[in-house]
Formats: sequence, C-alpha cells, structure tokens
Amino acid sequence: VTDNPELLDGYREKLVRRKQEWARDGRLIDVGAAPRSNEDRLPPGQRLVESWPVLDLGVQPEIPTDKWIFTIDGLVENPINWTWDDFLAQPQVTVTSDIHCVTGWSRYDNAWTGIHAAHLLELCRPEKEAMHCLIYASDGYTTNIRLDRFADSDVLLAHSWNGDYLTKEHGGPVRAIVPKWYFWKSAKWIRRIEFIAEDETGFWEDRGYHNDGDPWKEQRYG
Ligand SMILES: Nc1nc2c(c(=O)[nH]1)N[C@H]1C(S)=C(S)[C@@H](COP(=O)(O)O)O[C@H]1N2
Ligand SMILES: [Mo]
Repeated sequence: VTDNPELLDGYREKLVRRKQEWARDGRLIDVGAAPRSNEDRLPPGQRLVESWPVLDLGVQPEIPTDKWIFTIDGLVENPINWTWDDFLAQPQVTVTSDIHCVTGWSRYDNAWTGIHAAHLLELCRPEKEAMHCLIYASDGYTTNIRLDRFADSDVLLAHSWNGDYLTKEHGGPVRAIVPKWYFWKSAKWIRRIEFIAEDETGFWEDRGYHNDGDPWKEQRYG
C-alpha cells in the first residue's frame, strides 16, 4: 500500500522482469529451492572459499540490541525510527545468495534472514525525487546504492545468517545484504538509511572503488 502508485508500479515492473530473468537462467533465491548450477556461478577473477573472511576498518562496534536504533530519513514521506523489537515485528524473509568480495573471494549459499528492502520502501514511501540511498554504519562507514537496485527483491536488512543471529564481526545486530554487488555495498552495523536525490559516494567509493560494483562486469575500481 502506497500513496505513490507510480513508484510501486516501477518496483512491480522490475520485480516481474527480474523473475523472468531468474526463470530464464534457472536461478531461485528462496531457501529450500534447488541451488543454482555451479556453472557460470563464479564471476570473473573470483575464487571460491568455504570460510567467511572478516573485513572491516579496524573497528567492530559493540551494539547491544536494546540500544540499537534504526533510522530512515531524507526524501521519504514517512520517516522511520525503529527499535530492535520494532524491526523484528516486521515481516521476516529468508533469501539465499552468494557473496562476491572485491578482494577476490566468493562464498556460495548464504541464507540471510531479515526484512526485505522492498518492504521498507513500501513503509517509508520515498518521494519522487529520491534516486539514491546512502547507508550509514556505526563504525563511520558509508556506502551508496541506487534506489532501483536497492528495491531488488534479493536486498535485505539482515539480522541472521544460516539460521543464527549475525555475530558482531559480521555486522550484527543488522547489516545490509546487496547480493548483486561486490560485498562492500553490504554495510555492516547499519544505523541509518538516507534517501537522496543526487548521488553521494560512500567510504570505498570515495577511495577508488567503482560507484556500482557489479561482479559480473568486474566493476572493482575506478
Ligand atoms: N560498517 C561496515 N560495513 C562494511 C565494511 C566496513 O568496513 N564497515 N566493509 C565492507 C567490505 S569491504 C566487505 S568485503 C564486507 C565484509 O563483510 P564480512 O566481514 O562479514 O565478510 O563488509 C562490507 N561492509
Ligand atoms: Mo571488501
């Protein structure tokens, strides 16, 4: 339900198109679905790992869930301020996806549980001018994402990985998961998402990383 039918139509159209794409290449995102064939699954220049490396800026903020506050603001009709309980009261989904880190490792079949970005968009109702999201994390990290990509049905704000709450090192209580980009777009320890009209670069985008980060196009740097 939204006051902005055009926007919703846009999302629906994209969702439908994406589902057709998935159907075409046999990819299924939901847990319990058959894993995608491993052929053509590893993007160029990546190597598969079984472990889950930890990458951060040298700070892993300790955020007790009773202190966790999540804010949506900027160009939205309905700003959001959620406690942990508010967050858990939202409809929960589990989506399985692969991680591709720009440093060259990939990890298959990560089952993320949390809330759909699309659900968040329905609630906060971005204004027409809103074209980008800037995600803020509690360690000072930021990253930017185009609104149309943020609306992808595999994008989540996740609190759990493979059935357990995310550990602090991997971004708990809540991190973003944006599977179609290199993993630097999947901000850990998220605290705020701002909707903006003009694109603004984030931490790594300011430091030479690509503005998008599609692993299939090797949009690593520049
Ligand atoms: N808040 C925050 N999020 C972040 C980072 C960070 O330094 N701070 N690093 C990014 C990078 S470069 C990667 S590869 C992944 C690593 O996530 P992981 O440690 O769970 O593997 O987190 C991304 N999200
Ligand atoms: Mo990374």
